Amino acid sequence: MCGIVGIVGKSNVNQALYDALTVLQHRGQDAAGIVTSHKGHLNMRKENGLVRDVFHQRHMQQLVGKIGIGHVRYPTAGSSSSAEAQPFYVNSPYGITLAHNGNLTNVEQLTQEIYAADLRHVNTNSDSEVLLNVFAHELALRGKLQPTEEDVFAAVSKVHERCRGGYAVVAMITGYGIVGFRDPHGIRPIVFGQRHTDEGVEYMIASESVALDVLGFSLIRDLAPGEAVYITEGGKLTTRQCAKEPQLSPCIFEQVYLARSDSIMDGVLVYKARLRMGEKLADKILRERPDHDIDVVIPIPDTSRTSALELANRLGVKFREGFVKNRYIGRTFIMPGQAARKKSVRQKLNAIDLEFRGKNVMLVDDSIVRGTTCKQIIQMARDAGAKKVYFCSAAPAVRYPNVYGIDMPSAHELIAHDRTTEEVANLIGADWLVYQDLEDLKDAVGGGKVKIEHFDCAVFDGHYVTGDVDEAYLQRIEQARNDLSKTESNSVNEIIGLHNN
Ligand code: PIN
Repeated sequence: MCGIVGIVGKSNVNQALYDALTVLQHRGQDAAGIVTSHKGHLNMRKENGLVRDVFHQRHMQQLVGKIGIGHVRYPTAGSSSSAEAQPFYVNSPYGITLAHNGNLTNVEQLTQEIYAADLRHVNTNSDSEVLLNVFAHELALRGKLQPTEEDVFAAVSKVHERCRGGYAVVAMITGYGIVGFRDPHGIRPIVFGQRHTDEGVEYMIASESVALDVLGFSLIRDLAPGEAVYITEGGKLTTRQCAKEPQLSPCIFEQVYLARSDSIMDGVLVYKARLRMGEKLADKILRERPDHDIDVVIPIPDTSRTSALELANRLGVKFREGFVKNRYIGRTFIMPGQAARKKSVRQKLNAIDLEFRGKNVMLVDDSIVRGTTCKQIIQMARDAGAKKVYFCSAAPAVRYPNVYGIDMPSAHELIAHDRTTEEVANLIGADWLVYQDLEDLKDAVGGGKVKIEHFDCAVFDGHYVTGDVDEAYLQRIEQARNDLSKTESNSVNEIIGLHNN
């Protein structure tokens, strides 16, 4: 998962891009990058690290230009090198830079095609560089010295024909404009908006509406699946449907915990969807155990708070803050002779014993992925004196890998893979475990004022909406992951505990 932004402004956009990336920081803490264009010259800064650490005064001073794009990267398998920080650049045609959120599922085939048929060289293992080269190749084939919006949209249509998977993209065509586009299933999110200044209208494209909000842009709308928006340097905005059979199937996990709750995604306020997740969970609890003996509902900070609050309301049980999270986890220094150690949950969360002692507590989290964290948290609740520890997950059991750009473990690392709810409850040490039903989750997200019929729910039901993901593909990515974890056993992010899962 990553965050992307593009701005066509009326004055320098460096500060606005920086601010937008800071707002999108929850979508990726591994690397950050900005490229701006000024009089046909590109200025770029990208490096591993948080936005605040990557950009210093001297970099910002160089990032002049009224148009630019930016990216924050989430640590995904194989992407830890700074050479793979985005945006990526290709010099022909025009000089194109691109930032991408998602994952292509036919990257092997595309890499071969790009080399053998398109005569292009890709220098990293990143599918974003592949995507950039496909787009650049298709735009070059139009053979224009000055590309028109028709050329840009035609190139996007070709990208849709050739690329499979989930992708939300911003690309800057030096000297001409910025294009944003979304895969034909609309798996990954992307929105655009505008703000009025004394010099005229400025446009922003971003992963989440919250980036627009904070910078004073108003949301125009989400890009539809398969749609592209092109904004010229002069500020002319055009949209076009570029896919043959688009069908909206957004990733439902964005609503569970990837997105910020104050974002509006595909017309749905994430906060509202999370409240409804809590309601549905409460109804399930009441169905399964009308005579439950829950004394108190306690969220595991931060994401689950919204669902937990509404769950408690609906049950008519007290809602209490039982855990305090340290927002400033430091680095773990590896001393000579010491092995790398993972930061334990204990260093990130502390329990307030008062809320646990002698009580039957219902802990709420957004999801259970590996089960390692929740197991430790359940133990903490017991250590704090809880009589019984129940646990519920605002999402259904995560049983299958994600192939559309969320860094999730492979199947055998998922605690619920091939296991029943009771087996998972035993493994994590819960007296009772309640998962959200998938139909309820879909209804919580897509059953409000704005209706959404289809979702990418692959991590819950194993159905991959792009239709090209088979057992052989899943085995290949599992193998690649295993090979990688052997060579990267000391990944910095594992040590400092930046992984959420
Ligand atoms: C919560 C993110 N959320 C917490 C991610 C942990 C599963 N984990 C998924 C729960 S927040 S595990 O965004 O940091 O607030 O029990 O499966 O290891």
